Amino acid sequence: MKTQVAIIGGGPSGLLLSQLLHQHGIDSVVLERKTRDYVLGRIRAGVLEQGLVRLMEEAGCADRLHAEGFTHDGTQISYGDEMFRVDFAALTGKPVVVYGQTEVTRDLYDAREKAGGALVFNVEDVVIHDAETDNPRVTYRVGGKAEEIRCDFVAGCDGFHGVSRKTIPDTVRREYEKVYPYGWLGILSRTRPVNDELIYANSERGFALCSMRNERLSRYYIQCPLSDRVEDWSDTAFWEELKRRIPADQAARLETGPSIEKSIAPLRSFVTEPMRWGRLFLCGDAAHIVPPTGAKGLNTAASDVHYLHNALRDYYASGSSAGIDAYSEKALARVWKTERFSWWFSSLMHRAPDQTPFDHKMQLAELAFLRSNRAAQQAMAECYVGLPY
Ligand code: RFL
Ligand code: PHB
Repeated sequence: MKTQVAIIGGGPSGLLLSQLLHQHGIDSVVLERKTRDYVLGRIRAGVLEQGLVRLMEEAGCADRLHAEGFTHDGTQISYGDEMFRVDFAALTGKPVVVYGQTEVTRDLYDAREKAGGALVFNVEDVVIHDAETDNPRVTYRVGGKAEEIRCDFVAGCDGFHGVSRKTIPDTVRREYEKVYPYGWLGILSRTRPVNDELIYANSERGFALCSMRNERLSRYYIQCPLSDRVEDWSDTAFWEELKRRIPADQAARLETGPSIEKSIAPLRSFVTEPMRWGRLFLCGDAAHIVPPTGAKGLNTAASDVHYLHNALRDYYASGSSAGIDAYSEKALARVWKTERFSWWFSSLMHRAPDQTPFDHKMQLAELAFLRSNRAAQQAMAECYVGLPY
């Protein structure tokens, strides 16, 4: 098989890149290790920056997002029973949109299928060859048969556990990592969200987040030790713990019900450099991970896709390699700023097992400062709604 861009990974990064390239007449093949249903079964991000909304529009996939997404002009931050609002619209002129990653991915799959795009599921043993030459190849197996794609470029959109990043030789690749000493236990439930806006809660007992998907579907998280297993947490135990971590007036009106999904995610900050090696480009979680506090994972994947699809468009339209050559540097400049925000917001809101009383006082002082200082709120709001790209 021959194509212009071989895309490894059919998550949001790979699908968005494929659909944007298609809109500009560039051919691609997407190779996905799992099935479509499996990918759509993963409950992940829920908050979209305007940049991602714009890319979905450019991809021709924004109709449902506009009809069903919820515009949020601010967020709530609590500590103990105190709660204050950061008004994104007043501070930055921009809102965010609550629309699940599952729905983004579904819309992109539907668009790729409607356009007759090449999507290969259940691929195994994906190997990238000759990425440092002008004629890269990707080999893989599907249904027991060996296949090969010859292409101009390879996009590694295969997430943190994919093969693309590891194709870059150890002598070239640099990795930076911080693993946090806690995880997030999340549940999805068919209940009315406790509040119109998200609540990020710092409490003596650890972090909690009240989020949502729509008027009848809520997403809640609580910080938990990494040693906890999902089976350790009954629904009742989850709701009781959540109530203890949010302000009493919110806890009093929390609607509870059976969970329809429950999972634990570890928290990690990770960046690999460079994001390009020859004709291989890394996008999204394949290149970087942020802790979910601040909802930056999916949105940062989207900004990579923005830089890469523009670079590839320029290359095919004019033969210019300038965008391609600048990709890694441009993408990483934004990635590191987002890493800083996610690390800062995580450190502010969680209780680390080794936290000292002084550390805790510093968190409370910083929250009080954020509550009372417009400049501090503006800095936070600009990062939350998304740095420009
Ligand atoms: P994905 O979504 O991991 O998709 C990568 C795809 O590549 C496939 N794959 C392969 N395909 C072929 N060959 C191989 N060798 C392959 N290896 C892997 C995988 O099956 C998969 O389909 O990466 P992508 O597209 O870069 O998208 C990134 C986002 O998914 C990610 O940043 C966010 O979901 C992160 N994240 C969250 N971000 C937020 O902004 N807010 C959140 O609330 C939030 N919650 C989460 C999250 C990530 C989680 N993970 C990774 C466990 C919750 C969890 C649990
Ligand atoms: C979510 O709704 O899943 C969500 C929202 C905001 C975050 C993280 C996760 O910061």
